[in-house]
Amino acid sequence: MGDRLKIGITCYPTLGGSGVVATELGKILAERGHQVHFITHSMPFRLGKYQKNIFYHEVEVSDYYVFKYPPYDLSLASKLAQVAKMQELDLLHVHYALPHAVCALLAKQMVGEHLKVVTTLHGTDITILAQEESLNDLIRMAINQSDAVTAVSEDLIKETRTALHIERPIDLAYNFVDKRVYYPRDCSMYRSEFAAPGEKILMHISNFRPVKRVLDVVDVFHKVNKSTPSKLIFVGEGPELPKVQCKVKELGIADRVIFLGKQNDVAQVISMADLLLLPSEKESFGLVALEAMACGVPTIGSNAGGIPELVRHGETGFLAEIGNTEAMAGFAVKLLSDPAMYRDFRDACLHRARTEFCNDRITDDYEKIYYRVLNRN
Ligand code: GMT
Repeated sequence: MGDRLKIGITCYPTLGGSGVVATELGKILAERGHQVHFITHSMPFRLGKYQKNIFYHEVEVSDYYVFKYPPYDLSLASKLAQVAKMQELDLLHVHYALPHAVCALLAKQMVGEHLKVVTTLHGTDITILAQEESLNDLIRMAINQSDAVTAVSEDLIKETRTALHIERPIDLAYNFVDKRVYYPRDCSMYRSEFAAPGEKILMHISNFRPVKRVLDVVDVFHKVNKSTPSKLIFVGEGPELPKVQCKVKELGIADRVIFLGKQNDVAQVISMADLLLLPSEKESFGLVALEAMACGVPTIGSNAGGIPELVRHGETGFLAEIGNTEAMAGFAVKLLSDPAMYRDFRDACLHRARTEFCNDRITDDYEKIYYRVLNRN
């Protein structure tokens, strides 16, 4: 093990997979003896109970009356610099190029060259924001001037290179789950609340944004349900939820669809499922498919973005073209009606999650990147 480092972490503390991965990484780094300082606008929701070596610094935004828009980015940059100086941080690890990497680079200018900046790209900063001409140069600058850049899939690296004409090295660091938290939980008690014996449970977990194609989830389930006694459980909330509720009523399947709303204990909830449905339009990684995989639950989904790097078609799940709900439903029925095949998929899921995407391995990768930028190889 190398020197113990002092690391600042900035992420969207309340946002989906990137916030989860950033927080979990910080917790594991702290367990390894590094000092970890979260610098965010609110407490990261997965931080949990007090843990040695973890510090939290809240960014306060000035509401000075001449500001039409409160300048969060400037407050963050200044807080990053302040914490970096006060705590003598070695590096800032920021999740999302915009605005976090830009703020970290500003902080570096205030603190000095010795403060290194590691930027992790999660997806929408490239796949959506980089399409906006007005932000293009800023994102490119943030990526080019970071001391190291990582991305959560090969697909995202490729997209970053083409969308922004980036040539610098980008490290691949897949997302991970903590194997002490994500494992098949005993859920027979909860399962019987939703499904009769012999009924299968299909599940979708997301923030219900258009990119998740939640109406496809309903379509797939409707088709599966014609031949396979089953229930569909939705977990999460978001803008497309009302449309889903309307469609479920229209199709007359309201008695077979359950809306659980937001849930914190994803490992427990996901363990109830026989299949996860993830038919997204765009997904640079798809953390929820990994959470399911680690609990032994195969995914049926689209082959968008980085999903095929995570879900092995015909091994840990099945993937079809975006929008091809017919094929997805066919795959689901095939897997659910063949117990031997299902057992193989489940074993393959557990093995793949534990070997390829486990916390120890990916945290080692991040540590190596930190030591490299600090020249402490
Ligand atoms: O924009 C989002 O979808 C949320 C975002 C996030 O911050 O969680 O998701 C992106 O990052 C996740 C963590 O790396 C990935 O698992 C998601 O695939 C990615 N979302 C998209 O690419 C649409």
